[in-house]
Amino acid sequence: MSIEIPEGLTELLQSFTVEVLRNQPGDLLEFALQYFTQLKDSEIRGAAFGNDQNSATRPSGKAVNFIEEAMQIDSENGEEESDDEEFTAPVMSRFIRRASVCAEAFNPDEDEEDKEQRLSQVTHPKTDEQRQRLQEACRDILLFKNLDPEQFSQVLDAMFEKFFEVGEHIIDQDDDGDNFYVIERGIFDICMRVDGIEKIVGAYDNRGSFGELALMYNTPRAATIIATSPGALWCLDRLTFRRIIVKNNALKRRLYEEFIESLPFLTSLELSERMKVVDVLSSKPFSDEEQIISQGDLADSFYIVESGQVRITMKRSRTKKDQEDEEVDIATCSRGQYFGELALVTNKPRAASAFAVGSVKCLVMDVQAFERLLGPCMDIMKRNIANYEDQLVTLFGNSTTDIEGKKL
Ligand code: 1OR
Ligand code: 1OR
Repeated sequence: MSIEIPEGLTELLQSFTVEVLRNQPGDLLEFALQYFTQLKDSEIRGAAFGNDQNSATRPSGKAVNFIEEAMQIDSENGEEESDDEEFTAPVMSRFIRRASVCAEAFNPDEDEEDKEQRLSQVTHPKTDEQRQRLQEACRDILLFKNLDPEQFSQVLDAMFEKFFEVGEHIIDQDDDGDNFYVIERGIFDICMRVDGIEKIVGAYDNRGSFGELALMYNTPRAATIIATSPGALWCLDRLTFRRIIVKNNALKRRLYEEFIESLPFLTSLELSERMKVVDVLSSKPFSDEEQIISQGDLADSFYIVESGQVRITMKRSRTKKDQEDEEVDIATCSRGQYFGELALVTNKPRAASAFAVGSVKCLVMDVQAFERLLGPCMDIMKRNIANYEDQLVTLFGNSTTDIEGKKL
């Protein structure tokens, strides 16, 4: 005798089991009741939008999406959910916060998306002091720059603090991604296995963030991160990261795709690589005369002019000792041009200063992303850098320059 297994039963039970294991509910029956009620609700909503291919027992698209999310099933190219419409907040994550969905007050002004968002929010309570430190640590995090205030506040709510001892591994290469990390304090080495040999390829020094790649692209961790001093990190869970940051990146791709496509210095990149460039860029505004780069500073960012003009200046030593250095204009960058690459390529302090002329917007990328993504564009950049040296001689002659001993 053969027993027929109804279509969808396996997925249905699988997704339920995942949720139970994840949430460890006290009252299993109550949890099951809410889970299946919710599932039915979302199925009805799906059908109302003409998406009725699912049989009655098959979990809705959203639930299937969530099973994939929970089990970290990669899409073929590792870039699923690159589109806003395809992105779906995990339906059942609402159980993480609320015991009873049925007790929710009805708010006629709240649409389904708002409600879903509210219910799937994660909140880790913080003291005022913690919140202030967190805000400070996140101020310059590029991935957060394009979030609206509501999204940013949700991200801050969801973050939690963790402390690490010297030698502790925060991330191990090839593991699955759990959190995204923002540095509160501490030094962290970036290690990679190259041809079976572990190498230190960089370090974070009391600022910055890491761990975004595995969460953005559903890939194994690309590097190992080890604390080399006692450290503190703010962690953002994978689901919140995907719900807010990845969704925001989809929007960013649409906004900047064409612009990035048009940049001549990125032509050596494949289309998918250029989209990854968009993912790590963030748009930063500057007001008239604001200093963007200061000559002699240590460098951690690369800039592309999105709009407006940027004036590049260099200090020129006066002949008399007691006279202040004179700032000389050496170049102007406008939309589509880049600057700030030199210090990153040569590993030296900034060779010149940069100032906004009028209102300016720049797309900014951090040094780790620059090294990771722009390798194929180095030939073009280095050719340009060679031009700087020729220009340097033309503009200043040899003896009067003062650019921190920079020899290219
Ligand atoms: P993840 O989720 O893959 C490891 O976990 C993290 O290390 C990764 O996200 C990045 O945030 C961070 N290549 C890959 N990942 C890097 C790199 C990197 N630097 C930092 N991470 N580099 C390329 C080396 C060929 C840059 C080295 C400076
Ligand atoms: P950075 O990281 O050193 C300052 O920060 C940036 O100014 C530098 O990268 C370049 O992107 C940009 N010499 C040096 N830096 C220049 C120059 C330049 N022009 C733009 N930058 N020139 C020769 C010096 C007289 C170019 C003159 C056309």
